[in-house]
Amino acid sequence: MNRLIVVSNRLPFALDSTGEDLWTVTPAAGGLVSAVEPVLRERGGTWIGWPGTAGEIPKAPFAEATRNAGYKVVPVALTETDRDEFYYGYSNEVIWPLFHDLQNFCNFEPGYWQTYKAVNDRFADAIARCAQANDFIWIHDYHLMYVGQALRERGVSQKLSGLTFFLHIPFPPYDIFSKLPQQQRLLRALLQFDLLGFQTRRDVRNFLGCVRRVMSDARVVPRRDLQLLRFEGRQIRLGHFPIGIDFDSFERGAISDAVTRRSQELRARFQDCQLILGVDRLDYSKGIPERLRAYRDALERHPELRGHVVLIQVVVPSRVEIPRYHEFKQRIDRLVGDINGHFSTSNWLPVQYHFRGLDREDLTAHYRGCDIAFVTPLKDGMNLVAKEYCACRINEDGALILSQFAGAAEQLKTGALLVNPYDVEEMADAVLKAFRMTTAERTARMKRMRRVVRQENVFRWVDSFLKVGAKLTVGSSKPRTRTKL
Ligand code: GDG
Repeated sequence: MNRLIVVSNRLPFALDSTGEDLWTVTPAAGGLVSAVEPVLRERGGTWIGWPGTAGEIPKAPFAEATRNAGYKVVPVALTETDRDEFYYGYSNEVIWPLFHDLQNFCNFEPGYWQTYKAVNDRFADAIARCAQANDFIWIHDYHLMYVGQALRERGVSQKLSGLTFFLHIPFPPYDIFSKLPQQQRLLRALLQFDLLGFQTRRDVRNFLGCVRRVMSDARVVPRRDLQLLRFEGRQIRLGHFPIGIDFDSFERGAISDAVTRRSQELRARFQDCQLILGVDRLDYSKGIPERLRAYRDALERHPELRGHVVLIQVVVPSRVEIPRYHEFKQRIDRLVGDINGHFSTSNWLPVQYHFRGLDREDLTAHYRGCDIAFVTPLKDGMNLVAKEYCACRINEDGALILSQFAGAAEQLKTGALLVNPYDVEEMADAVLKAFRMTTAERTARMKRMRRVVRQENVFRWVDSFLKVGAKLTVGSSKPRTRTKL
């Protein structure tokens, strides 16, 4: 088995300075970490990434934080300018909104691209320092789309057994992608990888559509499953690899005594109510205001729900330094206040709102204790919360209301109540439908979803990606020409 080097912008923890020489280590919340961590822990390897603090990386706290990881951790340092222009800037003010079809949220500041490239070069330097012959390099996500090109420019790619990339977020259709000022440069950079993985068929289709329109010298060779592209004398494979979760670990957690006790305590606090759960990072792509408006509409139009449902909405702080995220939080606060102010009674509060992360045990207890999961992103690469909810329904009940624009909808459509997250009334009606759903129907639907989530778990995701990666030949990595942009 070749050595695996995983590269992502963030490491699975963040170091935060709390005063001179005082540091805290916080586990990172987010889908990429949830998926990749168990894999590296199980098979070992190296993880290269940024520990989340601008400036020099403090040696002792870093060593302490990585001591028991079970794999080697290599940090990449970012300056404050890098953080602002690469991470907050190009990654999160350009690519993130554009790839979630939210082009009006983009800030196409020209200077961001140069810093994006410069930081990607730095990640390539870190890889070049650790990489040995026949290593398998797996780059993750939208922050690092230029790293393949940077590695080819350094000549490192030729000694590797695979230079591969997985995009965790959606890939947009051409009409949206074409707004990107660097569209051609970005596609050319992505075509330097040997294998490109996407979450869904829709993303592969969109990517190929963009390549066809923008890169006249690339040739698409249609295949039934894995697509093939020829570009500059090389072959690039493309496929959809829907990311999964560590099903057994969530199920084991849900069965544990501690979670059983905590979920019983949760239920005891809201007797005679069905509990509806929303769990999201603070992000405008997750559709939280639309969901709250739908919940309000449901209470307004369907009085039978009043006093008999409670929405527990957990919002995990994320990217709060970006002004748009700060305003967004205020919008959520106002909507929650409005619903509670309007509908609450002396013994019923319709929304329980937490603006903080839950620890894993508490999160699992919420999945186990809530009757309905309300997962309505405006667009999402996959959405692991939906899958984790299913894994924790050990009694095989529970209803899932799921956005049709989440990647997870492709796999869970046979059991979930699919909704358009922009359609407030449809979502409100789905709340009523879930509330009234018989136990028999809930069970039949949940069984179907659990089967898929159990089978298509995170280990299978990695295996299927690496299996394709293992078939790549080193020769296919050799560029005929090298292009400097
Ligand atoms: C990106 C893509 C894709 C959330 N709150 C808490 C908590 N979490 C964990 C969940 C879950 C993860 O964070 C969130 O994953 P999602 O998939 O829902 O969303 P993103 O963070 O946007 O992830 C997404 C994913 O990458 C993987 O490819 O599915 O489409 O956007 O695992 O459990 N964990 C804890 N406390 C919380 O309060 N402990």
